[in-house]
Amino acid sequence: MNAYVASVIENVKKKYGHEPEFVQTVEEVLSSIAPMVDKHPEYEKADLLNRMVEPERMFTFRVVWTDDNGQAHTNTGYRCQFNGAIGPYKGGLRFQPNVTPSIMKFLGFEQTFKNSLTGLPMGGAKGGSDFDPAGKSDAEIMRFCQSFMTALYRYIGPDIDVPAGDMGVGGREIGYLYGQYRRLKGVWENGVLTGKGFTYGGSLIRPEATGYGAIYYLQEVLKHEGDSIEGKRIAISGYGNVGWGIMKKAAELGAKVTYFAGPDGYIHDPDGVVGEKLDYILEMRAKDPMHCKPYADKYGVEFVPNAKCWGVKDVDIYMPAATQNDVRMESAEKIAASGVKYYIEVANMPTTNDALEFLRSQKHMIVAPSKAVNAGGVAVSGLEMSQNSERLVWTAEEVDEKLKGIMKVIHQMSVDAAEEYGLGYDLVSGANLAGFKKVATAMMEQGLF
Ligand code: 2IT
Repeated sequence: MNAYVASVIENVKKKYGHEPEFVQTVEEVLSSIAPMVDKHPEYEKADLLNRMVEPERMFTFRVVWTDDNGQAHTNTGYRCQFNGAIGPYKGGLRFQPNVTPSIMKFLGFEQTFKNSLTGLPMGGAKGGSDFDPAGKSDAEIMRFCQSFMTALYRYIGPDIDVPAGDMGVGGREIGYLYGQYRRLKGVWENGVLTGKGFTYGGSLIRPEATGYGAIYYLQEVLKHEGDSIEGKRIAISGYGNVGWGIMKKAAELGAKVTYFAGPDGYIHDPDGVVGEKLDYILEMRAKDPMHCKPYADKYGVEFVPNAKCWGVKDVDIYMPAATQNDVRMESAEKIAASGVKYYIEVANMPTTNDALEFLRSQKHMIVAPSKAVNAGGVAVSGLEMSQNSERLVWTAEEVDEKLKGIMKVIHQMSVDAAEEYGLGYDLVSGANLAGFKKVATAMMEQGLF
């Protein structure tokens, strides 16, 4: 490997060894882009890579809120403004008890290249809190969001940094966050957040965009292989916003999700999650997001407790859409042995590095990386920003057409970048190379900082 790339990876391991998820993504991305660094000796002179692995700015803040009994609680809030070379910082907020600086940095780093791939002017960021939304009342959620925004509002803005949702942050939370921003600033700057409700500037299709985009990307992969989505059976993990969008779009296009896994086990529904079952998923999730077994009880299908559906043979496509490091070596071996051809990552970094390398080395498999596959979500966030700044509203059809076009271009850019480096149809390297190139060029042109 390129000596400069190797030295930067070593540096990050030494300095940030206590941040395993961050080290993991740095290793994955930098080893992919090493061939480009070979061709650009000027990168080392400008120390481009050490600059790129250091967030431009990252801060924590105290978030105090009171529960419904009047008891005060204290959480840590984060915002990691990783890279602003190609646009205002942009990325989601995650509210989950396991949020750490490492998780914030890995997500911010990934977001930088993902946003670059969308072709829209957005830098990379991530934020959130170790707050646990599970079991909180609506009033508690509101007070938490108000307190969170009170600490954050000075550091964001439509041309500065534009947060959105991620795990634990959906339309309801964005609404409370936006209300507090408007109240504190006394301005109508709805471009400060995306994923808003439609009545105050949200974009149509945004809630479904990540899942829809993943299916549009999958269609491009299938087209490349002379195949089509019609009749395909898909196994996914996760049935949150993203998983749900996959189920819905797959059903619309004549495919079906026949396996889905949740925290308590997995469901096998040979007829697929289609029709009114899609509504039931929403209902079930709203009642209790930690259990998918009620689906099996209601529809009389198989439920396998405390297991993941990685390795099942009667599917055509795997799409991990739950969370990071969901697929480890043990699952990857089962996936490879199943003979299934397509492994399409959806959640951010759903595969450990060794498992990903192993799957990529399987001659019978095609592996697609999450930073390309799930970029439709943030792409539609970019479209929401455009609509807000233009003070106009696009129809669902207009947004959906643009989303389709963006996913097609992301796939093609990845194909072209991999080919340029003689790598063949390598979607993982291609996405890293294409995403990296734009950010690198912008940083080189903007001088040292
Ligand atoms: O991981 C992601 O791309 C997101 N959570 C969405 C970010 C956004 O700004 O829409």
